[in-house]
Amino acid sequence: MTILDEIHEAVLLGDFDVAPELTRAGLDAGFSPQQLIDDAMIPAMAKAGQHFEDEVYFVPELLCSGRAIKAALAVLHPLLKGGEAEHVGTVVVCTVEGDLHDIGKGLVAVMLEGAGFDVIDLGTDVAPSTIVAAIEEHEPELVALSALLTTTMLAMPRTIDAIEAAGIRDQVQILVGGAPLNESRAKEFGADGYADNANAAVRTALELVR
Ligand code: B1M
Repeated sequence: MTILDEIHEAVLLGDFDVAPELTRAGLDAGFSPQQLIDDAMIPAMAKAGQHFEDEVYFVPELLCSGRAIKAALAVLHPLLKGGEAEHVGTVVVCTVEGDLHDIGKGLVAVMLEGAGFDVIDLGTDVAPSTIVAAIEEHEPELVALSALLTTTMLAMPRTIDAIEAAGIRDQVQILVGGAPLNESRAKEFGADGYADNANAAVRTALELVR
């Protein structure tokens, strides 16, 4: 079994004590943070999701896998944040109303920070009115919204409507992402940009603010 297989297994089995240790071992073995994320951690979460659909896993198992990937990602966070990147702007990040999934959002947030953004992370299940208030308070160039459920992604157009109703739509660029989204849904929702993974989110965010 390779170290990538071992990390995959630890995340899939929700072994949150072992997953960070194996992640450190993976780095020591010369794998980059991105390789550990893309080739071990994300496929393990996808498999946990498949097990959930197949009724092999239930919510407690998903929670343990979620805890394991978060513990593993915490080892990588300082590396993903990088050094002193040039300041490129401020971004308000959150998972939209009704949605508790925060792993992908957290990854996007840490990578935006690494690219030079000041990140205001509002957390999960964030109401449109809270996002409007955060824009008024922090005056970000960018708002980054994540949704993982086909039901909760509908909070995105509601959020964009609320930003418009507050008269501040022209002050911010809006980037959306998350598993149920795609380019055409993002357009339909009124977003300025869409990204299907954290790397693409950084690329698109930089394009939007420049
Ligand atoms: Co949930 N869940 N879950 N879950 N869960 C999914 C999303 C699901 C696909 C599982 C399945 O059925 N196969 C399914 C959604 C079905 C649908 O709507 N079509 C589902 C369901 C049904 C549910 C519940 C309703 C289950 C229940 O209670 N009956 C419930 C809902 C709770 C709620 O939010 N109100 C629920 C709960 C949970 C847990 C709490 C147990 C746990 C979350 C723990 C946590 O986040 N702290 C959980 C988990 C772990 C998952 C899966 C297995 C993994 C999600 C994940 O973290 N992936 C997921 C199945 C799956 O994704 N295959 C599933 C790893 C992460 C790095 O990827 O979040 O996709 P992801 O982020 C990616 C991209 O999407 C993108 O970049 C990231 C990195 O590349 N991205 C962005 C994300 N946000 C972005 C924003 C951007 C740009 C890119 O710009 C702003």
